[in-house]
Amino acid sequence: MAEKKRILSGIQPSGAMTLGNYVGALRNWVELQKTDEYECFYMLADMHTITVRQEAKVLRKNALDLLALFIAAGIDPEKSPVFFQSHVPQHAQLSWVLNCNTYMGELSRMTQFKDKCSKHADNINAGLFTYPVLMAADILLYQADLVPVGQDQKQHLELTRDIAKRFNNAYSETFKIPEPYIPKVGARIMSLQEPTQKMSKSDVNENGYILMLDPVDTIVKKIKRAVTDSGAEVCRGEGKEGIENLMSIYSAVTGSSMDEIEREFDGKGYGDFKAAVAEAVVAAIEPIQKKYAELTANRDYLESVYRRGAELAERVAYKTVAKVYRKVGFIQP
Ligand code: ATP
Ligand code: LTN
Repeated sequence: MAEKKRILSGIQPSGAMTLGNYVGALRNWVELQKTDEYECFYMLADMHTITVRQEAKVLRKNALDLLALFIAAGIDPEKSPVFFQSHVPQHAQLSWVLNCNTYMGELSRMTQFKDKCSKHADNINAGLFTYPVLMAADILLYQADLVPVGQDQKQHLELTRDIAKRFNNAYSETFKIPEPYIPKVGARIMSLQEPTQKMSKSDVNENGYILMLDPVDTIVKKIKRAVTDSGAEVCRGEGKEGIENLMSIYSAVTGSSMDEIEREFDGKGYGDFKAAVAEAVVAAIEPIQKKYAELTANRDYLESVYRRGAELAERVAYKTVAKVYRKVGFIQP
């Protein structure tokens, strides 16, 4: 039998997970895992998280919470290794070699770097700058074919491909060139308060985002308060970013297409539409919350998941680093 294609993806435990993270990334991980066409590695990118100052206690809690959410959302850790980036030392090792094959100019063009610099002007550290190189290491270590991410990570994926090709050209074929997998619906969920900005867990206005662990009544309230235009029609168009964002959320959680949604709500007002969006979002999130509550009560189980995950991940990562070290000319230890 031909070898299965590989998938690698990660989410940072940088705070509570948003509906954007779920729809743009995690949900697709679950779907891709179900197809049985891929061997999937799912990572909690805790090393990326410290590019922004974290309180240790909070990071530990966020990390375990996110692990529980992965499983609650349907990731099967028996099928796919789930692990912490910091538990697999090869990520840092490969990252150094790749740093020496990446140009300052390339990194200065990354829009996420520019965004984070303006948001964290008091802590523009070197890690923030080389963040995409660590991400390239994450992906290339596993020789991933496919990387399911939201739209905002596309530029990092392109850089990963460039670094891999450059290394392959300089040292002979070493890395698989990965493809991004960006969903057609929900790849960029926008803020409920500023629909021209990405929904982000680091938004200062908490009404801008829906958290996967927000209580049901909070979710309903946030959707009711979502910014819309002064019109009354549920449709796409100029100046209708708020409604269009709610439509794409509704589409993502119900599976209806944008055209179908326009037809479904033809002649109905924003009030009815928002109520339907809230109901559909709650229906998607509530079962995950229930499962999450059971999982967080079982610390031993979570520990067994991440231990096994790191062990399996390291078996693959180790081989890539050995190959890379040999190719660049390091003496074998
Ligand atoms: P921060 O807001 O702290 O910068 P983030 O949520 O952008 O963090 P991650 O937690 O690492 O960053 O993102 C994990 C995944 O979620 C990535 O694949 C990213 O593309 C996706 N994602 C993040 N925000 C959205 C969004 N608003 N819509 C769709 N996908 C998103
Ligand atoms: N930078 C990503 C998270 C991330 C990632 C990865 C995604 C870290 N390493 C490897 C895919 C593959 C983000 O979404 N902010």
